Amino acid sequence: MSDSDLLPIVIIGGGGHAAVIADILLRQNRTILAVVSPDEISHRKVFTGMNRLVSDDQIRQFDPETVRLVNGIGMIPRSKFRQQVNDTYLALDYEFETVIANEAIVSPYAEVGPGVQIFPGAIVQSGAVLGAHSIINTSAVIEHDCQIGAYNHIAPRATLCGRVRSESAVYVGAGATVIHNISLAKNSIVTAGTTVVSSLDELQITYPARAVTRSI
Ligand code: JB2
Repeated sequence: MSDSDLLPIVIIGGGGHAAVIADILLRQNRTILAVVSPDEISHRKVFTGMNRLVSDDQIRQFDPETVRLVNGIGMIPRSKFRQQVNDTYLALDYEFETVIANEAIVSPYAEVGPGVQIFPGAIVQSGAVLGAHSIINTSAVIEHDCQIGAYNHIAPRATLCGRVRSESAVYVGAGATVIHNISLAKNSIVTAGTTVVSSLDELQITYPARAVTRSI
């Protein structure tokens, strides 16, 4: 582990996604200097005792050389907000920490970009490449030789079979399966639970699989 890995952390956002990240970092004995959230965070036990800042402007009190940022704002499909936050602070010379949970399995033959977040139970296999700032959520599987673009969100228990390629800002919903060798173009969305057997074009969305209920 290099010295920069040990720099204290400032988490941006204080909701559910940030809570999972804080939990991962605490179990790695990382120091969390502050959680930046306009909304109250005290109802989440994991933030107990942490310093809350209410405005993103306050991040600038920290010298970029002495902290690492973690974007704890989750990705909503087609929302650019998460990326805009990163762009703002990257332009100010801040760096975003790569967060890999102790309980994730990441092949030493995979490449993990800066700012990537890999949650507990996720598996990233040999030859996979994870683009910068992507989220590999709880128990997602990224099989061999997948190439994941920047700012993707691979939601819990989604499975990307071998050699799947995704461009930037792709969202793969919870429990979806993308079979081998499929391409997912920029900003495409795979809805939760879907099995994808043909490639998606830019901005395409799979037909949502939904439980249909009716009264009898
Ligand atoms: O401008 C902002 C801002 N706007 C909202 N600056 C900062 N620093 N924080 C901001 N927030 C914060 O994002 C809110 O104060 C709140 O703490 C957080 C959003 O929390 P929420 O729980 O609504 O969503 P999330 O982004 O943590 O999680 C979403 O994405 C995850 C990947 C949810 O959809 C989760 O279900 C999902 N797993």
